[in-house]
Amino acid sequence: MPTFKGALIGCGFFAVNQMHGWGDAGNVEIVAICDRDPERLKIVGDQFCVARRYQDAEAMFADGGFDFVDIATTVSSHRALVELAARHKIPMICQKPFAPTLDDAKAMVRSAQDAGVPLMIHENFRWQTPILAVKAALDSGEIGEAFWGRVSFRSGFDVFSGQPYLAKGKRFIIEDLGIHSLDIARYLFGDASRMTARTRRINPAIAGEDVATMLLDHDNGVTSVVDVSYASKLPEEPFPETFVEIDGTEGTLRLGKDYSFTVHGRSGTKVSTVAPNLLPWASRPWHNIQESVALIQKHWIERLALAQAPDTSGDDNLKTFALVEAAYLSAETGKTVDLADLLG
Ligand code: NAD
Ligand code: 89V
Repeated sequence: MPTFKGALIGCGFFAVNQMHGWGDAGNVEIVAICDRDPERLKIVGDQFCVARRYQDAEAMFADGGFDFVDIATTVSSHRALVELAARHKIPMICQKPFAPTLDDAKAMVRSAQDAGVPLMIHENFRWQTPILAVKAALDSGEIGEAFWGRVSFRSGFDVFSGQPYLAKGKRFIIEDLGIHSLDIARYLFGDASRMTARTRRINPAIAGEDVATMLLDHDNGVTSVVDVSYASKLPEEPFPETFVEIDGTEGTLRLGKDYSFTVHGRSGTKVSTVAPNLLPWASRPWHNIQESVALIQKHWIERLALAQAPDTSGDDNLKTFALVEAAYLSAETGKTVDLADLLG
């Protein structure tokens, strides 16, 4: 495979993982970085020995010299930066959440399509080793046809110390974390047509909701529950583990604490551990997420080399993002939301 030159915009809290992931890819060189904060630019530039540094993304694109751009800024800047990359016809990865609104996200997909360049949303949770194990077991047919599922993330972890902006937004857990869980539900059970949701804010020190319970009707008849909480004080903190339960016509599958995995199906009961690898640059408890960053970035490069769309393309991620919008709408109105009304 050829070597791909990349540029990174946004050198904050999470981008460090992305820089390590690019280092692991082997055939990627990050040749330029950009952050409007000079301090972050220096920290990341020095750590990863990147000489070309910009405080202005327009200036970086004007100088060019890279094959793709990795947008790792927070959501409010995503649309402008995606449209900037599209104007320069540069393939792009954009961090989740896709955009502030579904209309913005649709416009971003259109701009990449019109420019004829791929757009991938960095939706990495489906690339976690335990989630890949669940998907493989489900696809093997061991538990027959799934008819019910649950994707659950309940924690009391202090996410605000590393990401203080999460405490300030009107929207919190569905937009930031539930978006991953909803994408996992789509990955496992297929697209959903209806959403019913309820939210709560338990932590009085934050602006948005920190608990959400969502009920999804999937097109293939599966009913799933996606529940997320940052207000759950458990005896053992599971952050950032996602638990999964699936009932099928021939058995059941359970992904639980410490990556314990039980598949009870056609050939009996198999108990295993599907723990992520602790990469040399990773640290617990984030290693599960960190490994998935390296895996999604590898996927991006493989698809770029083949000129094929990535699995979590902008077009695909519109359906995950629509579930986020539907959940907020349902929680606000108390009604079930039809996804067709949002996606058109
Ligand atoms: P952060 O605030 O720590 O970093 C964002 C950086 O972008 C800041 O340094 C800021 O100065 C810079 N920036 C913002 N707008 C810019 C612009 N227009 N031009 C240049 N620089 C700009 O945020 P973070 O916690 O690193 O989160 C970044 C994104 O990553 C968010 O969208 C967040 O949801 C996402 N995230 C994803 C995961 C995951 O597992 N996929 C985990 C954590 C965060
Ligand atoms: O994955 C994320 O988007 C992070 C966290 C796990 C803290 O919610 O923001």
